[in-house]
Amino acid sequence: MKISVVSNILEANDRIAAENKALFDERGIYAVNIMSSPGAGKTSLVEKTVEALGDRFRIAVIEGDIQDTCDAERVARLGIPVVQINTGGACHIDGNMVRGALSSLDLDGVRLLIVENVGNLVCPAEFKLGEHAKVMLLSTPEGADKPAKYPLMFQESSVLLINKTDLLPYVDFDMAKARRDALAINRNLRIFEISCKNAEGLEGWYGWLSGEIESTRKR
Ligand SMILES: Nc1nc2c(ncn2[C@@H]2O[C@H](COP(=O)(O)OP(=O)(O)OP(=O)(O)O)[C@@H](O)[C@H]2O)c(=O)[nH]1
Ligand SMILES: [Mg+2]
Repeated sequence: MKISVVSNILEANDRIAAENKALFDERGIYAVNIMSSPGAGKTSLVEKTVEALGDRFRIAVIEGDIQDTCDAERVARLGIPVVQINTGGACHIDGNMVRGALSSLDLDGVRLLIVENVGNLVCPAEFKLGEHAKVMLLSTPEGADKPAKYPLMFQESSVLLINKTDLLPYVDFDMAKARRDALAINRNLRIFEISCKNAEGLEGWYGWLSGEIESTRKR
């Protein structure tokens, strides 16, 4: 008897994620999967990014939460297409959930699709969605030991945004250690120190993301 349930689930997910990615490539859409612990600032980053780049690129958003629609409501106020996935208990979004959400989104002319994953520092890193890049946030109140304790998300991500730098005077966050440990896990990680509250440091993120979107063309 073959017992390989977890690998089968991941393989099935990889297949669906590859189909999602093929759809994005066909339409010239650049897709990012934003991950972090609960409350690190994902929706705040989505809001800032839409405000900064929304005039230049048509943007659509998929919001993932265990329940509720408040994040989708925040994003909808910016006047862009958004759909909420409620996982009903699951601690991550998977490729099939994204596939389902795409059918409710108007993707016409969309150049950037942002997927905000469920707040969780572990499981979202294991499930591909069809994204071109995984982007993670670590917020300063969480502590600088997180790369060492939760290495997978740092390993899988292309970009690490260290958020809530405005709180550095009030929290014990060793920035040098966080950067060093994250780069030891993934030496290709692009790291930006940002504050979504006062918008400091976000230009580097906007520049990186704009470059990625511009290099994505319709097939
Ligand atoms: N001081 C400070 N607060 C921030 C910053 N970014 C976000 N916040 C606050 O942190 C809280 C959580 O922010 P969200 O953007 O909702 O975080 P999230 O990661 O989307 O949360 P979940 O979707 O619940 O996982 C809110 O009260 C934000 O106003 C920041 O740079 N500095
Ligand atoms: Mg959120």
